Amino acid sequence: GRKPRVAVVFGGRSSEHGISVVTAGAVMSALDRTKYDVLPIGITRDGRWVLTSDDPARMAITDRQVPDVDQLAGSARGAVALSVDPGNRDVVVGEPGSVPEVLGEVDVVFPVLHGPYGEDGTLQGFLELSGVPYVGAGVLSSAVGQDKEYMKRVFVSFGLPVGPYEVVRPREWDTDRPAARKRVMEFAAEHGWPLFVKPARGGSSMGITKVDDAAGLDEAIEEARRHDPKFLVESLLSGREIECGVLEFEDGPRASVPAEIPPVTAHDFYDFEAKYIDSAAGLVPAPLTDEQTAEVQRLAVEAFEAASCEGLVRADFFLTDDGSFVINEINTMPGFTPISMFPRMWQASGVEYPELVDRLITAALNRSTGLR
Ligand code: G1L
Repeated sequence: GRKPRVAVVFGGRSSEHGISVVTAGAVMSALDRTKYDVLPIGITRDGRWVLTSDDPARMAITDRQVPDVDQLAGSARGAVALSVDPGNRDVVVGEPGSVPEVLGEVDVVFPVLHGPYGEDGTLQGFLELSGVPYVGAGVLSSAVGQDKEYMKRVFVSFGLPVGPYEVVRPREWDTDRPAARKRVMEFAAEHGWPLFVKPARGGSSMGITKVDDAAGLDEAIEEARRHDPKFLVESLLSGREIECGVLEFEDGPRASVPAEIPPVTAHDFYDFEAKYIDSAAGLVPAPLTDEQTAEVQRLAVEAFEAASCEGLVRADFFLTDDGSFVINEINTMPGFTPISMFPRMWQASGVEYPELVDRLITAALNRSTGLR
């Protein structure tokens, strides 16, 4: 019969627009065209959905220039609408006032989008309403993966080791700021300085400040609250940074070879690849004992299960100076170019990039929509 049609959705209204286009290009290049039809759907920086040409070469970084959906949209065939009538998953193309063209049905969506409206569960909810299967985490796991407070609460309730933290909600900050400040100061007294102030939601490291003493606290809170009115304080966990990939196989989730992220140097901090591709510097496999490897792999699969993830997750840990692992966070849409950590960890585990993409699509197609 007909080949399954994979709609790759990318770009979007995020600061990571460019890397999303690059990642989508890599996914499109890796897709086996004898097995799948590909429908590239770009979201412009101002939020329009457009059908772009199937030309991954135009989606790569050239001369340090990051591609952009508005550039690709030169080849656009018009604005896209995915039907929201469950069971009728037609893609409709056309500008307002024109005669719409029905392109046919989408069998599965491969979302490649960062942050709000991409990986926070909102797009996933829209796809649930539309009855379209999609790759990766569902509504709940996506939302949990975007909210550092609920992520920690889920981990704690499943017995996973998390570091000390305190949450300040917007209502408390607005109505009883002295009580909120007192809680933060008590946290610092108990766990010591420095501490990190972080926005609760939002993927990248934006809005995070390391604070050395009480004098820096208010400015750090203001900065975090520019990104999210809810913020967390966490203590500095000295130790090594270890990551582990989890991928869903036919018989359930499996953990990859773990990797180690070396401490960031001033040079790396400004490195283009480190910033945009999340890679290069990571050590695969991480130099760990067999026991440590087994332990972090067990914790990574438990984190996948605790958050009811689907498809894949990257779990990030600290290996503290006392030799124990603490889970920092999970990422339901980790860096996903062929040189990003998640694909590199799976390559070291015997799964090449095209197989990775194929397994994710197969897992999505094998899930039915609705309750699961
Ligand atoms: F669909 C997957 F496989 F779940 C998936 C989708 C997107 C995995 C990883 C990503 N990553 C990204 O979209 C991004 C890191 C490029 C966002 Cl900016």
